[in-house]
Amino acid sequence: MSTTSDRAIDPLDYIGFDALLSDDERAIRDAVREVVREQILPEVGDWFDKGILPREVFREFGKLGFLGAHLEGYGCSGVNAVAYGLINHELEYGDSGLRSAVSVQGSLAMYAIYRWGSEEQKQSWLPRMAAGDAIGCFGLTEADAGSDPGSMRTFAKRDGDDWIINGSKMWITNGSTADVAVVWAATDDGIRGFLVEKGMPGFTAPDIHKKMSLRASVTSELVFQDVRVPDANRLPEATSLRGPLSCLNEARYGIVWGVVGAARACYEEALSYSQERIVFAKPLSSYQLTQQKLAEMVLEINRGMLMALHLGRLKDADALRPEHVSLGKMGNARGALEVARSARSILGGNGITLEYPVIRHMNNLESVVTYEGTHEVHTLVVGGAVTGIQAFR
Ligand code: TGC
Ligand code: FAD
Repeated sequence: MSTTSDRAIDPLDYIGFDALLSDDERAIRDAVREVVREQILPEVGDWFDKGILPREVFREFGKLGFLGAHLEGYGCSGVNAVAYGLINHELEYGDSGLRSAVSVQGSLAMYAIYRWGSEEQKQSWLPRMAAGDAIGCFGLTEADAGSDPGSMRTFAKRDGDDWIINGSKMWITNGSTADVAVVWAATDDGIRGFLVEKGMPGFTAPDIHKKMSLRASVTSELVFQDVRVPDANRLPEATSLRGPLSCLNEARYGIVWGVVGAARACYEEALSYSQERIVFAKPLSSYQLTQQKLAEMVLEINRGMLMALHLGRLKDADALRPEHVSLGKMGNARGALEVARSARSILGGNGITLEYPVIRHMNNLESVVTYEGTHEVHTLVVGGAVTGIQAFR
């Protein structure tokens, strides 16, 4: 029988994925991994339990260059797409809430300003946001317009040099902590984006409580009652739903990598637990049923990483299409949830406590499968791409 010492396979890197990365990419990955191990893992179970994400995390991530890391200039790190993916991957090994904070800050709020904003808006917000001194959120979803954001009711009416915004947004990550909300609203000329600043009269952001998922993440409603916003706060280059959807591509790309991090955390816990846990006088890992579970996890994780890396290389070559991202988000998020559920079963009763990371990841992944386009939405994007028939409506 093979023993640990004579195995040719590394159970934590089954296919030798590391060799596919450049030295720089590996160095960034290792640095984030260390931060997560030393600063996040000892705390995050408590944050989840208490339903908090300390603001200090943003400042720390800002110092480390994680915020808007894939953007160039304005104090951003300017790393390649693969390195940005690896940052997301390692953070989500810690908790989906951390990756979510970084996704919303960098891929949604900062990217919206970077891609669709004026030079003044970029100069004003991006350096502060990259440093973690200012927090951003991204308000697209409404209570009655989630998968179909084109049906949004929040409306901005032109009034001289200003706009008057009325309506509300739902499920907004970082909502109440944000200094600036990127808000998408219908206008007489189609959908437009606005920078609504904390404290603007008529703007409130009540938190959503009683969540069973993404608890180490702030989720809020955004409410606008005759909020007067100067035209200088409108993102001048965004003139349709293409504006917000382009930002979603960025965040979804990060999720393709991130969810495999959550899956890896669950697999590692399940593997070590099954090796130590004695049932019917033998380690749990020695039973065929357990080995099948572990083998399926290894398969999901490794193919998820290969998908993420391939999409990253396409993105770095400027050849990544939204339909590619949909395939990756759909497959990797579902795969990660399956890994988490299977890992939870290996932990038995211990699988339901926050003493272990597994149920925290499992519950988080229910949100991740839902946000940034549900599994069904991405299935329909892929279905439309292969048949040429759009089946949303
Ligand atoms: P459709 O008519 O197809 O398109 C409208 C305009 O948008 C363009 N477009 C895209 N552009 C860039 N990227 C994409 N992925 C795009 N998809 C479409 C399209 O070319 C068109 O442009 P133009 O210039 O002709 O106007 O739009 P539709 O109304 O049929 O909707 C399509 C659909 C269903 C795929 C889309 O609406 C969708 O993706 N729905 C899901 C909504 C969603 O993902 N919401 C996420 C909210 S943010 C969030 O969840 C953050 S979670 C926190 C975290 O990330 O951690
Ligand atoms: P619905 O659109 O009502 O969907 C309900 C069900 O119907 C789903 O299973 C869906 O797949 C299915 N469905 C929809 N259309 C079809 C169809 N054509 N055919 C078949 N089935 C269909 N949004 C933001 O804008 N910013 C954020 O920061 C943000 N953060 C979030 C954080 C959390 C923790 C969560 C849970 C959500 C967040 N969201 C955010 C919202 C998220 O993007 C939406 O929840 C998501 O897009 C789904 O919308 P919905 O909840 O309205 O579900």
